[in-house]
Amino acid sequence: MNPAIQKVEAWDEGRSVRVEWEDGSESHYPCVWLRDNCQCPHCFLRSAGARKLVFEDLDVNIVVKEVALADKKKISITWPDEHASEYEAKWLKKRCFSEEARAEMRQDLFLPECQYWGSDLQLPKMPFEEVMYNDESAYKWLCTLKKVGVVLLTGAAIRQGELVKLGHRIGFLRLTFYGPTWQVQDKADANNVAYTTGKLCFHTDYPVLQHPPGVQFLHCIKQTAAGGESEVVDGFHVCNKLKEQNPQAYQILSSTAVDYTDVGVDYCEFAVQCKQRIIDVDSRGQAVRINYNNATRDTVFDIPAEKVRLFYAALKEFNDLLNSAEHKFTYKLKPGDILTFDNWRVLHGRQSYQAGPEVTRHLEGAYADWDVVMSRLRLLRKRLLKGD
Ligand code: OGA
Ligand code: NM2
Ligand code: ZN
Ligand code: ZN
Repeated sequence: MNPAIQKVEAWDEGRSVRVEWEDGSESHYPCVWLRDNCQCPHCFLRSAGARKLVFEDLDVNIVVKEVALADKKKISITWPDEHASEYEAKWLKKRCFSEEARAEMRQDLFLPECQYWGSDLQLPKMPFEEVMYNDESAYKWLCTLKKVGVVLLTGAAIRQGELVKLGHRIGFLRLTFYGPTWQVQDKADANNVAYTTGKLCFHTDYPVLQHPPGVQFLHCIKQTAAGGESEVVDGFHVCNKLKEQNPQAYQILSSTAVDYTDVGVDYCEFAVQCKQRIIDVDSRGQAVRINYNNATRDTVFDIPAEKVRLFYAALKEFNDLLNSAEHKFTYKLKPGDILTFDNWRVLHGRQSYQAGPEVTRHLEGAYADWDVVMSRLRLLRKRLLKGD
């Protein structure tokens, strides 16, 4: 992409600049934005890629004094106070304000594409070693994790510590009150229902945190003979179904603040409380994060009594849809498997298994934040596209 500029002129009484491209298309740039984003060393700190200009020094009513085409690849602007700015064609093109250009930039930065699935899921699988040592494989892993929401890494060593290595591969893991990584096994006086042999119904982890972990890793170190199967379901897909099938239930779950609680000792002592909507939605009503763990949903419920029954009815509708054969996918982890999934989108569960005198099942778990994972994804993409 190396666009050339045909013509540039002041527009709208100097309040914007019109750029005509060589292919005949045009872009309009508001002057306040152009002045705000002057790339000169006085206004912009190259080494940080950040604005030096303080907002107090920006005239929000600024108009252009002079605009000229430096060459086909650059425009120059003189402002009323004689400050001079230059903008490259390529830089301007990327920042075009048209609907299409903004959609393309959004796509590039956030990879919003979402592939919904049900029981027909073709569980994406990749060798752990490849992801660890090959950049293309790591990139593919993270892209699939973003798009599908779940990827199984296979063939990891059958011992603790592999998730710490995976954490270093992306950057760092998310520390929580359960420690940097945590051991899912039957424990005496368990401080969490996950640390028993009981069934775990579909949940997302840690909705009691204000910012629940975006990504979860579960590394199977030991698997029990009978029971202990994992289940996953595409929460966003189920939300779409619920909205269609029962808009009232969807409305209730996306607006009611549910109390969560978690009190105990692990990495250190904790007494965590939070209010979360079970379905977090964006401005268009599209689900962006599920916050649902039936185990840590508080006995305290801060809503008027007359709204309680309708809330439970709505939650039952959602829970039933999660568990429908059409939606859920079952898989029994084998030692060496690492299930990686989007903890904001995919709900997971586990079948119960037999308790015994010995530990028959052991998973090591860890969390990462989407910020860290997406950062690694962008860096891998940049490195892989170099030479293009
Ligand atoms: C958990 C959990 C799944 C399993 O620890 O939060 O969901 O298979 N564990 O034990
Ligand atoms: N563990 C697995 O929300 C939760 O309590 C999820 C967290 C104990 C770290 C379980
Ligand atoms: Zn400047
Ligand atoms: Zn869990």
